[in-house]
Amino acid sequence: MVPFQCPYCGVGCGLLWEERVRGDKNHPATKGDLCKKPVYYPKVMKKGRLLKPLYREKKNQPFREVDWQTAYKVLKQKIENLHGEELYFYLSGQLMTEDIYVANKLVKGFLKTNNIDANSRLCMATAVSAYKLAFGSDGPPCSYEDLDDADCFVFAGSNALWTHPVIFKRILKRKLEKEDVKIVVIDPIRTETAKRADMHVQLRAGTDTALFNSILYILYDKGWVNKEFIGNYVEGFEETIEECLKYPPTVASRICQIEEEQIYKLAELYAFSKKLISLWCQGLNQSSQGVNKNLSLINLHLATGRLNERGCPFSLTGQPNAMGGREMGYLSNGLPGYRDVRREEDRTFMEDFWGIERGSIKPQPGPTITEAIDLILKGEIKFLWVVCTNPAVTLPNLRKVWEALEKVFLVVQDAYWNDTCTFANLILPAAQMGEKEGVMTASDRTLTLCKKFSEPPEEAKPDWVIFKELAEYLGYEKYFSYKRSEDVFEELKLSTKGKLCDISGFNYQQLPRRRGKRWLYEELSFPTDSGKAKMFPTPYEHKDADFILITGRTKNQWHTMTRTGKSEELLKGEEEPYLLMNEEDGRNLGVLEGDFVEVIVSDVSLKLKVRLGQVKRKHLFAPFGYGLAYDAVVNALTKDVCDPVSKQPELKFTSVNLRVRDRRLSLYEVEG
Ligand SMILES: Nc1nc2c(c(=O)[nH]1)N[C@H]1C(S)=C(S)[C@@H](COP(=O)(O)OP(=O)(O)OC[C@H]3O[C@@H](n4cnc5c(=O)[nH]c(N)nc54)[C@H](O)[C@@H]3O)O[C@H]1N2
Ligand SMILES: Nc1nc2c(c(=O)[nH]1)N[C@H]1C(S)=C(S)[C@@H](COP(=O)(O)OP(=O)(O)OC[C@H]3O[C@@H](n4cnc5c(=O)[nH]c(N)nc54)[C@H](O)[C@@H]3O)O[C@H]1N2
Ligand code: SF4
Ligand SMILES: [Mo]
Repeated sequence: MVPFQCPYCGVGCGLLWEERVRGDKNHPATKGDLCKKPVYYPKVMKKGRLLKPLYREKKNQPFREVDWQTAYKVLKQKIENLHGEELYFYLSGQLMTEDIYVANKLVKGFLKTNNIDANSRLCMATAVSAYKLAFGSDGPPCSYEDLDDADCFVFAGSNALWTHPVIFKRILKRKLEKEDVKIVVIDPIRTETAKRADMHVQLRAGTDTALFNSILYILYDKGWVNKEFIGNYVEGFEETIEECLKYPPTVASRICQIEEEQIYKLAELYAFSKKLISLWCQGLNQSSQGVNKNLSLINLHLATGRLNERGCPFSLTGQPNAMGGREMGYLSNGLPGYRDVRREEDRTFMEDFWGIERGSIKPQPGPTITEAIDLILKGEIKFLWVVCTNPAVTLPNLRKVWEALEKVFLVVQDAYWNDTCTFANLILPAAQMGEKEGVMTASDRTLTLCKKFSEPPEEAKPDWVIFKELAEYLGYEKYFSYKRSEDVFEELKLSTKGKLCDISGFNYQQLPRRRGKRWLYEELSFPTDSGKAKMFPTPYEHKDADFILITGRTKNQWHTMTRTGKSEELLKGEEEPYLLMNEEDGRNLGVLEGDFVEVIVSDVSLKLKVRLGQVKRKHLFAPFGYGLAYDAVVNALTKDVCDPVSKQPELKFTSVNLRVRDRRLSLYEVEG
């Protein structure tokens, strides 16, 4: 029996490999539970894998197989001939902590550039910013145990039944045990999650801040705020109230297009539940007002003293090791141990820790991935190394991205052939879950050791080994002398000593184990300047749209489907892309189920097959994971507009127009 963590979502289920995959009953965080996705992992593990390094100097040439030495030689030559600022590295929350640490050390410490980011920029950057602003540090304040004794769960912008199924199941179990447990879902779509809720708040997309501000208005107006808690532990209350007074329920209900009564009901839940947990994900994070959306929800917890035994604002992590990546500071501003390149003491600590010259680490954060795309197009970045992510499908504003991927010298390090490979110059085959050893941190801060149960195919190597061997080739062997992943862990853990994410006392043998106490802020003292948590005014900004296009996930597929798409069982019912449309909108437009409509944004248009369903009027939903082969890559429509603080792109609100041909002639016939 070999233990590992599920390679899919951030719930981080502890699993066991024994010919087949099953749940690990002894895992402290998830206790043996799992969903369908990892069950089919053995079937897809070896299908369509990258087996050998592939290289071509020019993109119009065919790839040829090369050995690793040649690959490292090419990399060395490119890296040494370019300035640090001309290089860029794009990592992933699906890598293991050891992989992320070694890559980050090489790039920030030795190549001396902060030009490194991760796909968490599209995922958790907003939640990280909001946690840091409100509490002074990243990290969800509660643990999964808190789901077992809360009596109210508010899901905002989360389709957890599909995307964090084991957490949702756990909450349904709680509801079975205790009848008066309430589940609320705030989502423009009547999702499968919403169908199981006691109350579904079907608001207009993008209006969450108005809703949460209005709840705070009522809490304040009725005297339901927790004055004692605020007095002792919170700053910024007055300014925040001043802003929220602009959102009486009469106003907010119009903005959100919901009944006033629902806002009152929500205010009562925040005021009187015994223990309330707000769970949120991309409906709040992937927004041009994402940080304010997050903060306005956290405000409700601070105003009612809902922390620890009374509740928690619990951001659901998307990817299996985004938490580990955050601990290792893998975004363009981060350093290991929740450190930041902008702080001198953090830089000098890491410089001494890595044994490099003081002043090696740059004090300015590098550009984010969407900014880097622009810099590639401007010719300022010339080399891009993509690891464990598929930007040719998942970045917004893809036409621009494709142009950049064509232009740049592109290295793709992946386990499978993916769409980004088609743009590459150099492809490096990576070992994946089960073929390498390493640690991942789940949503509730539990670290799981993932052991090896299968050999990597042909020449595929663990990601950290690739970075280590390149570092050696570049002459840094002294600093990268790791023999096993455990050596990497033994080093990286020491960088967290004394920090909120302290794992310095952990070792492989003790895992799985949660870091920190059950509650991160048990003593209600916060790592802010004043030691108090902070509330922030969160104004709502209106955006017009003819139709609002929301993008997101399907139930059984994982993003761009490089693994789950190879399982017939998981593909069932999700074989093709679609556009979910409100039934009445469909009637008005004369569109029937199965018709194709054209979705138009400026000069881009995409034909999508309509499904009619319970999405809010004038809203549409399309899954984003279908790649180039489907000719319906949804991110061709989304824009790279970002939240000003977190720089996370808006992927949930694109104003689109629809073109519907006379349905007696289906588009196929019209087009021939
Ligand atoms: N099956 C499956 N599970 C996954 C993944 C997967 O690919 N497949 N990916 C994982 C990853 S990396 C992530 S980040 C998570 C994402 O998990 P979720 O965030 O739960 O998934 P999404 O489908 O992106 O979006 C969630 C919901 O946000 C709603 N929404 C859109 N706009 C708004 C808004 O303005 N306000 C509110 N309140 N809601 C809005 C959408 O209608 C949608 O139902 O899933 C993880 N789990
Ligand atoms: N329109 C729209 N776009 C979105 C989103 C959205 O909601 N709407 N969501 C965004 C979010 S939250 C996320 S997280 C991203 C996800 O976007 P991506 O990360 O780009 O999508 P994945 O398909 O998960 O890509 C992971 C890649 O890693 C490879 N891989 C798996 N294991 C390993 C390994 O061990 N090593 C290496 N080197 N490779 C490996 C897989 O084969 C795959 O190619 O998409 C973002 N884009
Ligand atoms: S809930 Fe998430 S972590 Fe757990 S088995 Fe399903 S996909 Fe994997
Ligand atoms: Mo994500």
